[in-house]
Amino acid sequence: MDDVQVLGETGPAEPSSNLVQNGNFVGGIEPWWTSGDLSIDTADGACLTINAAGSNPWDVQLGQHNIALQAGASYQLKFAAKSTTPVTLPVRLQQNGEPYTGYFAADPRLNAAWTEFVFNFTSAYSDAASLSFQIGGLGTPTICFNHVSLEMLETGIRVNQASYLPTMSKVASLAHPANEPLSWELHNAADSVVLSGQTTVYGEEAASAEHVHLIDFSSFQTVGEGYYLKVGSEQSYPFAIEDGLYSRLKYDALAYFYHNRSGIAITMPYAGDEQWTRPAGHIGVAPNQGDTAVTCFSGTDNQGQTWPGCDYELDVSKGWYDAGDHGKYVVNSGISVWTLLNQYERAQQRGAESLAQFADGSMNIPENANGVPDLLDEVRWNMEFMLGMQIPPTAPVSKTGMVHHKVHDAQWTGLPMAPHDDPQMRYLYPPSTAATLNLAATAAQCSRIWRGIDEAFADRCLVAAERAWQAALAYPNEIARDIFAGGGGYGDTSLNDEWYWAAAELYITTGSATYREAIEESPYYLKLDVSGGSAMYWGGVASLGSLSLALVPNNLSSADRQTVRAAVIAAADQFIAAQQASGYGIPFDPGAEYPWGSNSSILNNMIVMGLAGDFTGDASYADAISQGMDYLLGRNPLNRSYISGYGSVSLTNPHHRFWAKQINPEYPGTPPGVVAGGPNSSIQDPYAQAELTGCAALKCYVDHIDSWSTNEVTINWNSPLAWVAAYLDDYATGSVQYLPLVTK
Ligand code: 9MR
Ligand code: 9MR
Repeated sequence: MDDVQVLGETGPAEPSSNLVQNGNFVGGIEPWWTSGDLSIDTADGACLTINAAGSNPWDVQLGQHNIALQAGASYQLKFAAKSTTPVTLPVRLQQNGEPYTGYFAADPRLNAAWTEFVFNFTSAYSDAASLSFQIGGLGTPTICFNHVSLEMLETGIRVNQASYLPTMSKVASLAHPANEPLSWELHNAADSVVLSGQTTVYGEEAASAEHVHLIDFSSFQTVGEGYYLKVGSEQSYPFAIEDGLYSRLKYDALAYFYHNRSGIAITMPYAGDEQWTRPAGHIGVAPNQGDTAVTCFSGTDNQGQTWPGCDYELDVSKGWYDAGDHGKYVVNSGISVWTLLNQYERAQQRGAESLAQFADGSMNIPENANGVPDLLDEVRWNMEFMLGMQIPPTAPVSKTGMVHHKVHDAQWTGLPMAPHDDPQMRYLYPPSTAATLNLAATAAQCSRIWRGIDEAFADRCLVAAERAWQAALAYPNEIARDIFAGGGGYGDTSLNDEWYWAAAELYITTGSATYREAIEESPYYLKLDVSGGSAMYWGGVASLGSLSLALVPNNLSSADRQTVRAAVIAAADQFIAAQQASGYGIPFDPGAEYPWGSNSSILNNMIVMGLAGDFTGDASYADAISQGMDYLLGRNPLNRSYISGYGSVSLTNPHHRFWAKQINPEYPGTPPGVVAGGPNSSIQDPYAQAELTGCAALKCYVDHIDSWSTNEVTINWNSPLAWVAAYLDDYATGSVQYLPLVTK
């Protein structure tokens, strides 16, 4: 069991499922502790020079507390060590306090060369254990440690690592080659068996290239923590059964937007923790070169075409940074704003009790005592940026009313980089018909929602929306393409869907015949296009129009509204059929290839399922959504939660320029409630290509900051997470409601 190998200069990167923190001793030893008389040097691992030997092994120690061990689970402990004089090193995993029950012990021999030690063991105990290297009584050598990791060994049992809702389906997947059903047991935290049964054999799961079984323990409804499943010697990560998960997640998911605000200092108490505070980014303070007076890009694009620039500057401050980068893109802003406002409009339809969850004072943001619902305050921060991207009527230019596609750095900045440290020139990139229609749609939505809350803002939004619509008619062929350095492309060549979405929102808000004609002429009229398996994404937005027409009272006839609702329900049923055909309960079937941001495709489909639940009053849609969340929270082939802070092994190292602790410990880690883009079969970034070549679709993911094509985080992925979490919270708290058809 003791396998030894000699390491070179650089050891392995820290595994993200490591139960030991800071196993590479980056930036000091915290949260490790020491005892005894020693000096510490962390230039290369942790080197401890013992000044006074002591007599017992535990008189001098390097240790770490709070290591969550699970009885019955198997682990691998690894570390590298060396000593200036040969010594025998007591390594102990034990109870933190009397009687120091031992959970694992080894006594390897150290010498002057770095050696890696690997130990496998099965824990007989569940405890928050202490790991300690006991170096007392060994004389006064210098002993060094590095690359310390403790990982639970591969288990084929994949569960929602956070919690299952008590009254909903509870299904786990098991990757196992057996062709016959296997026995499973559900254990509670006291290690007693509370339920047992037989798996059903699902068979080959194409997207993961695995042979899968299903474990259904839905009948067990007792609230508690620390449950786990066992099949033979394999054991799952622990999980809870409780109602509160989504009450927390809905606000954590919304907090993403505050954290990523541009143009305002992120401060306590709103930041949740000191580590996430930072000065305002891009308010025209050096070294920033934006965003209060930004002019148009001039120069040559990637294809050699020259752009003349423009003779005006716009104030495009505020807004949310798109993602791991500091670009702000109107097109991606569009779907993100729509999703959060749709969440609000759904609550409006459900009534006062639902609206209360987003009321003033409900969220931890600076505007939470201004008399306006906090969800709207958050969205307004970005809406104002979008309005700022519209070419004003007074500008001495053509294309007034058109909207710039994006504002971003002239060149990609490196990582890490806090927004206020960004030294790059920022430019407006050419206006596009797509961005203009995105503003028309969301500003129309804005106008009806702020009506009665802030008349001036509602008016401003309506004027902007109608100006945008007119400008798009005047310039229908301004196509955005991915040709500029320094920012995401968000290129889109087919705009029928944007036209339909904008017309639908304008029609709902104004009731005007112009927009009625536009939607009636559209190929998307009253339909939901789910070709490719997904309902919508930033470049495919027709469904947004139909979902608004189905949800929000408007002048369509009852029959037409029934038609569009039937389309929503049919699409939802298609996603549920995909879910039932999946070995991991995924309500999204893109075929063999999983797209960039696949987790958001799943979440967006669940919005459609949620609205189908509202229109039918049928709670089975919520149950299906709950199972879809199980996939994101750990019931997946990688056995990990894609949502930070939720689950034993969860998103830790997103591609984000500020949450960059993985590459520099002076930067913060990731706040809870952030969803990663997830499996992406095309693995476009070099890190993923090196790690994942040949991956099965559902395994094309790596939790590393360099993997921008699988592990980035963005506004358009966290917004459906917030929507879905709030939806499930309604059901978890028993608020099932049928939304009857209302006509104006
Ligand atoms: O960081 C960028 C990320 O936000 C984008 O999604 C991605 C794809 O457009 O490209 C960026 O990643 C760049 C990285 O930060 C720096 N090296 C070049 C990468 C690709 O352009
Ligand atoms: O989400 C976008 C995805 O659909 C595209 O395939 C990809 C490449 O163009 O870009 C993604 O968007 C990124 C944007 O270009 C820059 N900021 C980060 C976004 C998420 O990775």
